[in-house]
Amino acid sequence: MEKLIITCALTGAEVTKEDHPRLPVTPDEIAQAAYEAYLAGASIVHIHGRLEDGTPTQDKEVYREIIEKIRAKCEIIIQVSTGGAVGMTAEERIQPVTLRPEMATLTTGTVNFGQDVFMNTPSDIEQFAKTLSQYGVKPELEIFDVGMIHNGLRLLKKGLIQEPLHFDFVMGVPGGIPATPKNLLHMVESIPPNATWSVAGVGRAQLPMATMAILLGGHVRVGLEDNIYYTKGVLAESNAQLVERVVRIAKELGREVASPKDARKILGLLS
Ligand code: KMH
Ligand code: ZN
Repeated sequence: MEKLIITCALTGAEVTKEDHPRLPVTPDEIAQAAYEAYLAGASIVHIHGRLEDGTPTQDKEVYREIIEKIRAKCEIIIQVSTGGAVGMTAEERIQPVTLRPEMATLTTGTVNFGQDVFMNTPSDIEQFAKTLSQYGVKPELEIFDVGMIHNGLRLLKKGLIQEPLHFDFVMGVPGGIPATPKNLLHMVESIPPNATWSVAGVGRAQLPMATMAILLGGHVRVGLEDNIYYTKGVLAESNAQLVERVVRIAKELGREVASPKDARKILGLLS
């Protein structure tokens, strides 16, 4: 089986310091959390920008500072969010892609998101795909429900994204696909055989979905963006602690963990 790529989603746009006092928010905190996740075994960090007061931002200069600070510490693959926060405009959301990070997310459909709507119109999705391609940034297709896989495949047919595709199944968002083993299997069976995939289980689904992905030959995303708890009612100490647990489980199950160099090879990031 391919080595296991672990992505750490460090901050997100929804969790606050009130929810988790050690949530990394400033560029220095995010860079330090990325470094600790890298030392723990993550090969990709998924990042979101925040202003000083914790408000989500897609401001290019905030992302520039975060990226420079992470790059000064380690060679982890940096994946910027183009999802940002619910309610942001497409123009705001796309900004960090122009910094030419190695990867960026690309959500291929609209989904209810708790009481909100995470809006991704067909024309915005196509424009995002074009911009990623223009800046040489590999998309990670963020799949919140099954139809989004097929929207992604339509982008491929139109020549707006290139193979090999990489999917991330975000499972357990209220409004999106529930995080069940059966649903995960269905999603895995719905993507092309040469595509890679990871799963991001939300909340208490993080650990079981990660374990399933390790067994099935997929990859794993963990981190405070998706889940702030280590066990029921007990906050995780850090992003790194969530990565460390996945590394331990992978080792027990005989799956080797990918370095960033391995991950670049697996994802086709090396030209
Ligand atoms: N914050 C969510 C509305 C992404 O990063 O691309 C969207 C999100 C997905 O987090
Ligand atoms: Zn995100």
